[in-house]
Amino acid sequence: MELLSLLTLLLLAIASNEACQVQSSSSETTDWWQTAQFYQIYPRSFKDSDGDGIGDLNGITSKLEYLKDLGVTAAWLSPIFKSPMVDFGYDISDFFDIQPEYGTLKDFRALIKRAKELDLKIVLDFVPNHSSNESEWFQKSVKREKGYEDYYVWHDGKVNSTTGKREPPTNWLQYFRGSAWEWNDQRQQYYLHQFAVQQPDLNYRNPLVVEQMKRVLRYWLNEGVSGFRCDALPPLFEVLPDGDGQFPDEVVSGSTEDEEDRDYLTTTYIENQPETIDMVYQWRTVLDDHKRIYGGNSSVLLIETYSPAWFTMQFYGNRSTEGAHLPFNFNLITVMEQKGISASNVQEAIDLWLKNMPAGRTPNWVLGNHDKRRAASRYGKEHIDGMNMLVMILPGVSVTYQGEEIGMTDGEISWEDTVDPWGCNSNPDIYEQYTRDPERTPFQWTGGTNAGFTNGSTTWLPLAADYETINVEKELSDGVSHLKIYKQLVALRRSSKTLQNGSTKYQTLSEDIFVVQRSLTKSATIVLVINFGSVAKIVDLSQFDKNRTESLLLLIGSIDSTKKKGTRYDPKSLSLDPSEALVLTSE
Ligand code: ISL
Repeated sequence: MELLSLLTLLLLAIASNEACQVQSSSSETTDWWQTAQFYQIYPRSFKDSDGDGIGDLNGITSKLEYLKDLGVTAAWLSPIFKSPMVDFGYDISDFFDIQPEYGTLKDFRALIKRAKELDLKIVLDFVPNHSSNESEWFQKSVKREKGYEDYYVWHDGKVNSTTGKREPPTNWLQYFRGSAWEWNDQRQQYYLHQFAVQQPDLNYRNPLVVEQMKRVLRYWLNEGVSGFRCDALPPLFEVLPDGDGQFPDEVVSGSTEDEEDRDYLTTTYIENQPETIDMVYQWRTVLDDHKRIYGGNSSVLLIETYSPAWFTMQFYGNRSTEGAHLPFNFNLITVMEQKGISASNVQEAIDLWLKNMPAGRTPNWVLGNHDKRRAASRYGKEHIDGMNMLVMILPGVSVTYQGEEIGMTDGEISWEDTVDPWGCNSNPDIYEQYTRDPERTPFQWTGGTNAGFTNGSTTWLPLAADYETINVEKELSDGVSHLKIYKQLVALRRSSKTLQNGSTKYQTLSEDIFVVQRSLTKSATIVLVINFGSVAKIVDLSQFDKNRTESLLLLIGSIDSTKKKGTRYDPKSLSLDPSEALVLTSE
């Protein structure tokens, strides 16, 4: 078994208002990904190089220096492969080729070459659950061509004994509203699609599919990528059918009255099957074998799953088998989506990961992605610096979605302009609840025409309204900005041994105050204090750590903070304005 350990976790405090402590064993060497900052690029919306209003690979290449300047370690790219774009690249028609509106394989190679020159790692999106219905594999499967008969999950359906009519095999619902089964006239069978009709589910009970998808991984590893973000793991496998080939129905969950919404039914038989975990372990072997054969740096697996902890944590691997390097930790998104932002909810989100994570694994902290409302809109603009500080100060890996570093907010997209299939499958009254377009509006480079995203006259989605005040150009020239704060945080993380290897202590000090302290023998202690409330507070940090009596030096303050960088503050009476967040050091 490869040695992965960065941290040996000792979880001491249980009660929510006591300090929680996570200790580290810093003696082992760490691999690049264990202290990395990952930056998600949504290629369609990052930078357009050819004026068609759609972001592309040459656009990304032209902005790699921006990533270098941010200081991040790696970029993971949402899908760039050939696709009819029903789900904007998550419906792939050729897993081995580039989407023409994004560029060519030659452009991709130029991107990788430039990234290597800048010492940036590139991670691709691997979409294993489904292909596009326009893929050659699906076309062949429809025709029952040899070798492709069982590439997808096909079923005769069942005949309704009252009406005598044929019906779908089960009541299963897709993510994007409505039945998960679609009748195919040509093949005279239903196929399963856990996402849109145009995204048929691949059949992982077919060894040919398993092998084909491993080929996909090897192909892009050979092109020099540093790993994969693996898409939509929960629905990879469905339960096995019974002896008569029938699948069980799901039962009504009680969580919504809307019969089209996936949440209307449980997902016991269509998500989180044990075979999914094993498949990820197999992919890990593909990556490790590649490194053994060809040498070079480790490449990583990042797993996208919103599953409960008992399932998610298994992706990490077990005592005998290595799994994914990092199953994404979405708790800072999901807990606050349900309960709102507060010090105790932040603590709950952190506990939920650290108290369930197996010993010796690396934690990670995701603030947002292309499926969730933008962090500045979700948490409130006033909290964006505090939340960026949190993911950079907590131990392990941070994951930023493009635009979080400048505090981008959601766009307002009308029903007429809606293009996301989830939104389009609903109706004008409820689409805002489902559409993911608001978090996918073009990146804001400047305050000029089309926010500097394109030289063309249109953009594939309208711009967010605030681009004249929230953009890279302005934030680089302003004395204080979200962007400058973000850059300081990354620089601190990269230079501070304490942040890389130190132990962690965190606590909800009072209703609104949250504190994280990182310590390492013979190194400066780093303390993060956030006021999540709307009234000023005076904090006594010696309540949190009785040794914390010496003055602390301010390293970084949130954008509206009036405190001066480089000034010392008394930890026994530290005043915090509403929403103020501070990073201090014992140095
Ligand atoms: O978006 C979600 C919650 O807001 C999820 O339920 C999401 O549908 C799920 O996590 C899978 O998402 C991924 O696969 C989809 C694609 O549409 C998403 O953009 C992608 O992140 C299908 O490939």
